[in-house]
Amino acid sequence: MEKPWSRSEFEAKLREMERFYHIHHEFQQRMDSGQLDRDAIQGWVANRYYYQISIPRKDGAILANCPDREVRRLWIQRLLDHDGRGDDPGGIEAWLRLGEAVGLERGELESECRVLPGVRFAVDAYVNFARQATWQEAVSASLTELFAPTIHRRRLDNWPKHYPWIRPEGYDYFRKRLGEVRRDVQHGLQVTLDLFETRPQQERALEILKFKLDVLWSMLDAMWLAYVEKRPPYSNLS
Ligand code: AHQ
Repeated sequence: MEKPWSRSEFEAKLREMERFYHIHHEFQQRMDSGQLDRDAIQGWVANRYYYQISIPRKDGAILANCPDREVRRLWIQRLLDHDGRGDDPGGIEAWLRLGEAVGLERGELESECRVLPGVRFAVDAYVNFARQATWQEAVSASLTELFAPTIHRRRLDNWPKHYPWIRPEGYDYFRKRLGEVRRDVQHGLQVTLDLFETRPQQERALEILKFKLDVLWSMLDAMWLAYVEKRPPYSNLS
């Protein structure tokens, strides 16, 4: 069997996967350069709402599968970041406010009426993976967030100049996430580098990261068809 990569080589291999991150998807590139219309921005917010409400369920699945109290004590913070706690209304509430800031009613997000089939399938695949995989594998799937700070920063930098019609209080989600993602990644990376020790385990971690990158990419593929090509499912039928 091939010998395992060193810790720093393994981390470098994980970080090299950035090339597949959805920041490079044409939908995201059009968003960053101001080429999306109001319908596409509203569609993205309404579809990503389904992703956001699914994250605590995904993290709950990891907690349920994890016997290690030290890991659970840290991991539960992700669930609270989204659901809120005490007087912190949480990330899902912030996403609903993002919905209002782009001109949608809260109910339009909560009803999931705009969620595209392809988005739902991709998100559900992620949640079901976390339920069925080992907790260590589900932890490693969250490492796409190694690449997330740039994408949140891009929105904060680009949206005000390209989409002046969006009310700025909607940006709170991206600011909030920037503050949380570094802590999240620190923990997820430590678990992955510590527990994926053999070369086959390390290769498996890269496969899992690619699966999660596919989840994010596929979500934007569905949104491209619907909101850029204006060809949502069944639109060709009379
Ligand atoms: O807002 C995002 C978020 O809360 C999470 C949780 C994390 C996970 O557990 O997989 N991944 C994630 C991501 C969020 N935002 C995405 C974006 O493009 O705004 C990026 C996404 C990720 O990189 O996995």
